[in-house]
Formats: sequence, C-alpha cells, structure tokens
Amino acid sequence: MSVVVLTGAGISAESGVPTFRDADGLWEGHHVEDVATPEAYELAPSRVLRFYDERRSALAGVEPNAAHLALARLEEALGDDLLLVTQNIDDLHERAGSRHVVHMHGELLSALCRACEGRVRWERELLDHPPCPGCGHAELRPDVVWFGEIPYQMDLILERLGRADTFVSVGTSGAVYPAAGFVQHARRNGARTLELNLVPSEGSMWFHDSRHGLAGELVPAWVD
Ligand code: BJW
Repeated sequence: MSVVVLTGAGISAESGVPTFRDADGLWEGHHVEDVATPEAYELAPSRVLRFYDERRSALAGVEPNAAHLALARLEEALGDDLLLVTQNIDDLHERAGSRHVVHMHGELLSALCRACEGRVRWERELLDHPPCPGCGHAELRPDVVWFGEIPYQMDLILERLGRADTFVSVGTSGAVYPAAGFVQHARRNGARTLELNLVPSEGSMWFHDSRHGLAGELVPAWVD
C-alpha cells in the first residue's frame, strides 16, 4: 500500500493560522502573489521579510489541531507507506508528531544563505539582514519557495505519486501549481483520489470523491 497526503493552508486554519485566499487572507492589503515572489523581495526586501517575521513569531501562539494529530496517527500506522507532503511552511505537522514531512514550499523556521546556499534553523527575525553563520558574509533570506521558483523535493514527490494507491488532498484551494496538478498525476497512474476541503477546490472535478467541511472533523473521520 502507498498513500500520499497533500496538505495546504486550510489544515492549519482551525489552529488560527490565516489561509491565503479566504476572506481574511490578505496581508496588509496585499495578495500573496504580490509578496511571495523573488521580484517583490528584490524591490522591497524589508516588506517581504516583515511578512515572514510576523508569521514566524505568530507560530509560538498556535497549536496543532485534530487534523494534524490524525495524520500523525496515520504515519504511526503506515510508516514509510505514507508520504506526507505539505505546502505549508508552519511546523504544526511536526508538533503533532509527524516525523517525516516534505515541506515542498519550504519552512518558516529555516533560513537560506544567498551566497553559499547553506540552511540554518532560524527562530528569530530576519529583518535585520543577519549574516550567514556558515560563510559569514551574505544575507539570509527566508527558506521558502516563491512564485517562479522550483518547489523542493519534486523528484521524490512525483515518484511517490506515480506509485500511490491513494492520494488525499486536504485544505488547499488548488490554485497553485505544481501541487494543484498532483491529483491528475496520481489518478493517471491508478490512484484513488479524495479531496477533504471546506469548499470544492479549483480542481475538485479531478477527484473520485470529495468531502466538504472542516479539516478538524473530516481528516480524523477519514483516518480513524
Ligand atoms: C479549509 C479550512 C478548514 C479553509 N478545513 N479546508 C499558469 C498555469 C500553471 C502554472 C502557472 C501558471 N502561471 C504561473 C504558474 C506557476 C505558478 C502558479 O501556480 N501560479 C498560479 C497563481 C497560477 N507556480 C509556481 O511558480 C511554482 N513553481 C513552479 O511552478 O516551478 C516550475 C516547476 C515546478 C515543478 C517542477 C519543475 C519546475 C511555485 C509556487 C510557490 C508558491 N508559494 C506560496 C508561498 C510559499 C511561502 C509562504 O507560505 O509564504 O505557497 S504561494 C501560497 O499558495 C503558498 C501556499 O503553499 C500556496 C497554496 O495555497 P493553499 O495552501 O492552497 O491555500 P489557499 O488559501 O489558497 O487555500 C486554502 C483552502 O483551504 C481553501 O480552499 C479553503 O476553502 C480551505 N479551508 N479553512 C478545510 N478549516
């Protein structure tokens, strides 16, 4: 058996982390497409760093919810037969107990050196443009995947989607590729596909089965 679960911002919504494209999804009036780009960072680095610094400090005040906990139980039951892929940069899956999480859009608690490309765990603010602890010179940037950049661990994800029996998508609008295309990739290769989301996503028609409601209720009901 081989299962791939993809999660998006909706799984963390009940923990109090805002989503990107729901009513409260704007940050200071900006769409994520205007802040999460290399061009926005070149043009106004402090604005972009503040976006991530605020989200990093907000992590301290949130807790995993019933959906994160259910996926950690699923990993306990399935072991390596489960690949949990998240588009989220928060650490709520890990704090719920998941041990192997593929963060395809990066992580809030990691920073990337623009010169040596080294990674460091980062829990403080990046706004002061701190130097890299590894090479000491260039500035650190958020270790996240912006529009136009290539998501992380795509080879592993595509390989596992290609041999999955089951693909489940939780709390994602299906507005952003390549994640939005995973359902078609898995389905073409024979997987049964299930969507668990508050409302039908943009790619809802590609799933064999769709259940709509709160992730905190739908995910435990599916796992248990
Ligand atoms: C609940 C709930 C509850 C609420 N319970 N549900 C034209 C066609 C195709 C592609 C492109 C195109 N033009 C450009 C592209 C490519 C582009 C793209 O997709 N653009 C679109 C705008 C069209 N993509 C890229 O550039 C990507 N890179 C790429 O394609 O490289 C090429 C390549 C790929 C693969 C191999 C080789 C080469 C990179 C995309 C990077 C996205 N980055 C961001 C920011 C990350 C850092 C950060 O967090 O700041 O990722 S943008 C933002 O959107 C973030 C998210 O991970 C991502 C997805 O959002 P998500 O998770 O779906 O959240 P929402 O808010 O949209 O939806 C939440 C859902 O939950 C809603 O449906 C709610 O109803 C639901 N919900 N409460 C259950 N309680």
